Amino acid sequence: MSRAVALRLGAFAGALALAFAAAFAIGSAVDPVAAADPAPPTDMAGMGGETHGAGHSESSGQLPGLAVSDAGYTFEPESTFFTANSKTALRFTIKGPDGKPVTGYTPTHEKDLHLIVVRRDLSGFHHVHPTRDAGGTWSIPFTFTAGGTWRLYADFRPAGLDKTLTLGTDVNVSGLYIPVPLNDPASSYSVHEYDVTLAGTPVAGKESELTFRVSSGGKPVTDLQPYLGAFGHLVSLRSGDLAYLHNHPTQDAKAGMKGGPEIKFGTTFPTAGTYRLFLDFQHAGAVHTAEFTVQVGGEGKAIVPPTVLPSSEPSTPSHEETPHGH
Ligand SMILES: [Cu+2]
Repeated sequence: MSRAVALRLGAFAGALALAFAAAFAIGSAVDPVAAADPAPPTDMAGMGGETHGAGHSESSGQLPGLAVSDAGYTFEPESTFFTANSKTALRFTIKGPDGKPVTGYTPTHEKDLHLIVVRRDLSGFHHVHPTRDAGGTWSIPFTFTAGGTWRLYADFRPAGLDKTLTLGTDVNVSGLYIPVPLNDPASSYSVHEYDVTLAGTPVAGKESELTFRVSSGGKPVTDLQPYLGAFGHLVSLRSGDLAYLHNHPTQDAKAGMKGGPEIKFGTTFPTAGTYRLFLDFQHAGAVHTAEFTVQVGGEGKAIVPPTVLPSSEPSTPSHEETPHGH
């Protein structure tokens, strides 16, 4: 290589370094999370820490579900391109610190891994449990019900790690895409023949008790079934960035026990904002999901359930069901 070329390359490398430095500075300046959330990382341990012990503060310091890679583990989908309304196989691996697919897991709530799938407008929520082959590849048949950008969350605890990780990644689904606005906050939701109400006073930054109450045909349901070791599983996603919280009731549920009509959760919302809550519960052998939009304020505003239960007749298409129509 001639000296002149070497010099030009050197200058080019220098220019690249400057460009990166500038990009980094711009990125820092407009980072909305950093700007909007002055809480130190230790205060964020409540997100997921409810049930997963140590929380997530010692890794990247950000909330669960926002990073594709954390604590040495990376969520790698085999494909990030799909077509709406065609049955596909969702396949992915969790790569460990050695770069190889993880094959050892510590079960949390009876499963080695929980997979949450939701479109980025918070419609089309699914909570499913893929199977893993001997090589560590996870797989589940799945049908995306509409086009758009969808987010996948893998919620798992690798063997040997003392905490649960939630990694998130986006995938692209081609097909008709009609964004669904988030429902207004409401304290009741009807799914199939069930009416679910929500009561509580969610406050940002400290534990708030949320009480769900399940009824059917105007009567309280008192024989909820344990589902994955609990009478309810609550996933809450923060509108705007889809940060993730997964909570379980403090009461464990064992086979044969009956639960309901109330399911109580202690939930710590990390910041004020709008959240979409997805409650999975099991009754008569089937799992149902009730959805609620919750506005969390700095001071706490009570969510008051309706005194007259909503009709269990199917009404207008819900946020959950809208994408299915296409
Ligand atoms: Cu699960």
